[in-house]
Amino acid sequence: MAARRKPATRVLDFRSDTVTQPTPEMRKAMAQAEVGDDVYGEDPTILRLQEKAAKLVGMEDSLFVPTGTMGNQVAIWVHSARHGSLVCEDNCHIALYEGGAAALLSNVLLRSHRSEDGTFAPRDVERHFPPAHDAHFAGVKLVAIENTHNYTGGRTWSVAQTKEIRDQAHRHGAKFHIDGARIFNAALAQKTTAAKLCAGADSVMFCLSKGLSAPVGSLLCGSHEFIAKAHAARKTLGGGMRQAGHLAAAGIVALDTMVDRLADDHANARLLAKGLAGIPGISVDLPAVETNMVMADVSATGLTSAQFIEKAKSLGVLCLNRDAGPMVRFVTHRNVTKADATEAVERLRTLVGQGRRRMV
Ligand code: TLP
Repeated sequence: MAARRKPATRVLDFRSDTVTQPTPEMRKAMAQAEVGDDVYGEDPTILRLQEKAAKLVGMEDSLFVPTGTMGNQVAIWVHSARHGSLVCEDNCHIALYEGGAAALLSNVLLRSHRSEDGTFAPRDVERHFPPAHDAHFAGVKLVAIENTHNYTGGRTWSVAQTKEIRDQAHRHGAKFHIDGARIFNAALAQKTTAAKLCAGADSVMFCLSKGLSAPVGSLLCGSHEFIAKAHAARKTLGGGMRQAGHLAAAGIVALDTMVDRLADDHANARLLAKGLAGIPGISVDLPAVETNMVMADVSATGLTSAQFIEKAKSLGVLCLNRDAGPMVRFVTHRNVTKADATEAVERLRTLVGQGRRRMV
């Protein structure tokens, strides 16, 4: 009799929602897309995507960009005119994860406020707005918020909180940008619409390539005047993509079919969070699980976050740490199911010496 083969362990990838694969409908739309040269504004599929995207966030116009990072950086470039300062949260993507691009490309000084949940109130940043006409200071050109806030585990800003900061920025003559890479997750959690969360902002960037499952692309949205400048800045930064309608076609399918299903990701994140919190040595702040991310503190397992991640990997569970601290991030998305969330908890239970498998 042939020896029974051990079934291969399916890898459960919770590193990020960026790992999502395009749907069959996206692949078909990409193959069939009608395209043109977008640097001349002649790609009909991109034009259709841009129109749809702008409407969804309540803006006049939008621009298809290759990445969320480029969307943010084009916004900073245009709003700052490449000098002055930018007020933001200390661990926001712009400050932490964009390779220092705001300083490198736009020469702006970042003035930030450290916050536990990624949000801040006017009083927290008021000191960053210097007196007008005083040459000592770099005047604030832009205030940026991130909704949902990645580093803190997908925490959200409400419409009211957003409005307060937007009004503060405008009062001081600064522009207001929203890094809304996951703005539809935020809208769902806040039981509102993306358009309401973005009301009155001077620009918003959102990503197609995260929970919405498109392979590539983000949209930078704003007024006609802002987008005309952004179009030029995108070209300067090397983001003029020619026949990228093939990519935009997947983005259209993403906006048409993938927004409402983000609710499944949120439910799976809650399930995963509860399961992880039940493992000795792992703690999760459950009320902080608002969207599709779970931040787990693994310090009481006796492992560093890097050691925990390596061991989890050997069990076929992929996750990430955000720095050398004790927090490990799990992100739910379309390619990990409810059953996968339960399975991941079972596997990780063995990691701390409990349950059905032992670590070697
Ligand atoms: N976030 C990625 C990593 O870069 C950390 C992730 O896995 O979460 N804004 C926010 C809030 C983001 O989370 C990201 C990507 C971006 C901007 C940048 O988007 P891309 O990766 O398209 O440049």
